Amino acid sequence: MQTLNRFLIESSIHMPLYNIIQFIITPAKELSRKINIAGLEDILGEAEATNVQGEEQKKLDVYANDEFIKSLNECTHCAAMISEETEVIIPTQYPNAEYIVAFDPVDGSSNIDVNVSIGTIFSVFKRKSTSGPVTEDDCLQAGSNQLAAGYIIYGSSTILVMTTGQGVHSFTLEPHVGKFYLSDTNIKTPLDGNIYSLNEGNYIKFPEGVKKYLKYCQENDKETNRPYSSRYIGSMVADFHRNLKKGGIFIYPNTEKDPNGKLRILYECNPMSFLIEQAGGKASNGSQRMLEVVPTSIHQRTPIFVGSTNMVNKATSFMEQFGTKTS
Ligand code: P6P
Repeated sequence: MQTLNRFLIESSIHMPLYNIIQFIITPAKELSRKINIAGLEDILGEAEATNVQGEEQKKLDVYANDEFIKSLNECTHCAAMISEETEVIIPTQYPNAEYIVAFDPVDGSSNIDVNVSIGTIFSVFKRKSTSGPVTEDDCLQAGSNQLAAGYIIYGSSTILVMTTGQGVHSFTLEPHVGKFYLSDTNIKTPLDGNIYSLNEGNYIKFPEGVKKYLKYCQENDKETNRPYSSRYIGSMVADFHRNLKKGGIFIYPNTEKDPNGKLRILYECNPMSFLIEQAGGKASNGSQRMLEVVPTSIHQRTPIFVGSTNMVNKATSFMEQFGTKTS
């Protein structure tokens, strides 16, 4: 079995990226251990605090955020971090370093209390400026500038899925050894699938184009393998991972409640979009390639349609035809 580090070295990864990845997987291994014994350690339930998004923080959110920040603060190549759980840009002790890491420390954390898979999502890109404290302008870049992206899914096994622009590869954690081993290389997502993932409870608030696409998914048409199956876990990493492997589409559109969508560009949509394109899939905000969107703030949200190319094309054609406006 090939270790993650051996694989990265043999793929001639740029050493600063290799280094940054070490400072991401180290806290992730400890987080995996804690998640696997969540009921036995005091990390379930609410942290009696809210994050910058106004979301109830789970104890696990706070713990994980602290651990990733502590770890990356030691990384000589990381100048600053952006975290879903922290309002401001977090400088490291290396303000002149070249790279910025954006992450969602625990995506889907509300699922931890019911033992459903959750994940960490990360994105690595270079700052625009060459030195001095990282500014918001350094961070507001299109996702096409990412140099590495991935997620760690804490499920029945803990799996790192990542890309540095040379395909998508997965590595499974052997918890007794404490190492990630290569488990799948050059993962390609099917061009077509028959799984659609979105929160149908928001139907009434969806844009007309999403309502029409949803009905399209549910029509009886043997030739196009419809009706599709609805699969929605409520944890983006878990829904994305299943669709990546089996084919499918994940949609979190703008709604009346979330007029810009719910998911954040820098540390959820950009990394997932980089991964899906590297796996032969597609990601859109409903009208534009996701990786071309330039955010105007570090926690900016966006609608997202991500997954099998033919499914994303069909969904965005409905958006084009019937509009992105909610009624
Ligand atoms: P809803 C989890 O809170 C999350 O950020 C994603 O992991 C998930 O896909 C989405 O929100 C679920 O949102 O509104 O359907 O509960």
